[in-house]
Amino acid sequence: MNLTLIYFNLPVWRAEVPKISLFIGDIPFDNRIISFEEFHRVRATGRLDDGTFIPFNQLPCLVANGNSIAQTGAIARFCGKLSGLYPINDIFTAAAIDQFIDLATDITELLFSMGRDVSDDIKKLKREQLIAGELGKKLNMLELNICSDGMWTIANQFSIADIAIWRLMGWLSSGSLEGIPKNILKGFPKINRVCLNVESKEKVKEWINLTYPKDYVRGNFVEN
Ligand SMILES: N[C@@H](CCC(=O)N[C@@H](CS)C(=O)NCC(=O)O)C(=O)O
Repeated sequence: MNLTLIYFNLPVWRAEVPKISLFIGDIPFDNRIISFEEFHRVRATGRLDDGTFIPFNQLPCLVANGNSIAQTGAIARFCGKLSGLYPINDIFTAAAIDQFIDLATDITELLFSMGRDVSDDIKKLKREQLIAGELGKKLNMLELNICSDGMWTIANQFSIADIAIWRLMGWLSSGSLEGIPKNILKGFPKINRVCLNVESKEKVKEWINLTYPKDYVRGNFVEN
């Protein structure tokens, strides 16, 4: 299959889930990076400069055999099915995984609920309030719903949910988001367990070495 994954030069979970899934599955794809300038044009026109169609004028976008597919969840599932990290014939496990992908979207939207164009001071203030309120609640819910036994989010099955949680939590605890402390994951042993287990996978290490800037802070996970 001919696959192109289009995103910015940033290891954000929305794009890392499909990219790492394909990489783990040894499925070749074109890792297409676009600039913010080109993205401004995408938002206005729904097309890359070369004419590639971008549904909903949003990224990430996957082009599979000429079909443009948008929406993080749809792309994650598509690539997960190709790589064996999302079930094709098990609707219960599929739904269990979906819950976590959708929760990752909820958390991401929460972090920008004050708008993207507000000042850093306002972001900082709003996010501090979020930690005491909705964000804190969502992290507690995530912790509560991760499987108690085994290595992964869903029992003993490594899936796209684990990659999503690892990368989202890495970003959240990186210290790069105004108002969110690096130790935000302290006291969440199951979240930390999943993240540390994902990061210890050889293919994930290989991907990080290949594509992440050397000084990129991937997150602050603790063994607790
Ligand atoms: N619902 C979309 C949202 C994706 C999204 O917000 N992407 C950002 C870039 S990270 C974007 O394209 N923003 C521009 C816009 O929404 O107009 C998804 O789940 O993929």
